[in-house]
Amino acid sequence: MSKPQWFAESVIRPMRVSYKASRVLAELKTAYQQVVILENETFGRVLMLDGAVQTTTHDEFIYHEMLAHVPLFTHGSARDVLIIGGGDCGLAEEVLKHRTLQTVTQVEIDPDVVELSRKYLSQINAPVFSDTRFELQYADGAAYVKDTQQSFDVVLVDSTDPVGAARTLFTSEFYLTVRQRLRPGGVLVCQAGVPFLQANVFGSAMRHLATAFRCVDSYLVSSPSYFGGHLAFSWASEDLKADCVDLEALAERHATSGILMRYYSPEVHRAAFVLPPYVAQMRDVAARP
Ligand code: AG3
Repeated sequence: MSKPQWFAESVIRPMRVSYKASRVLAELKTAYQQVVILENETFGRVLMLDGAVQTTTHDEFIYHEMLAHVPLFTHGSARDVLIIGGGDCGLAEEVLKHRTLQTVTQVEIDPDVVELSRKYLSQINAPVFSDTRFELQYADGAAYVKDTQQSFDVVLVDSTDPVGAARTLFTSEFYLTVRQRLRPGGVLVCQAGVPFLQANVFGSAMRHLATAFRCVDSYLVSSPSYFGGHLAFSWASEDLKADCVDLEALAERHATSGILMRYYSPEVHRAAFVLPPYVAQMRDVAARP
């Protein structure tokens, strides 16, 4: 028996979390980043980009359901969705479960991530590749938003943390260009890091969003493969407040959709916006006018 291989994630310098690989499915340096897909007894298949876990087949439902359904059920009548990033295509799979959507456009920078994910993570993304509503483009997300004339109801940023290519997706300039592409009642939701470990990532995302949008908020999920406590999503809209739909209406939209979910529920949706004071404080300091 050969020695087991361990892969370390290091989101912040003073710590590492290691995953034992029972198999290494892919290891590739692409034009943009280092991609690893491994198999782990507890998490299933694990996708790492530049040494940071992006998704695992066993717990992806937590992040993807909450990034997709919270804005979509709050909006209530979205037709066109834009996903920036999301190369593993697990988010697109979740979004496309909304049968009422007409188009889902995804703009991902790295074709290798999509190809490897299509090959090895089909468990979380297979349906998207035959869905005629799905259009995938390979481009820089920030440049795409700047250049396109299209409008969207919901924009979702499913990015890595702000290192490398994803850096521009955390700037005020990017948020301002997204605002111009949103229809009335439209909303932007982005992954905003793990507040406990990445106070700067979360704080600066909230601060920059507040310079571009009138309604800015944040909600949390607890996802085992994002080490360090809750992971935050940021919410930004000109006119759609995060809490504008009450529990009863959410429950009705949820029931009507017929989508089966394992983390999302209307109650979890509402509760996710209740921030522990240490996170609320970070949001308020950052988002203060
Ligand atoms: N992208 C968000 C990963 C966040 C990792 N950051 C962290 N652990 N601090 C996930 C892509 C899933 N489609």
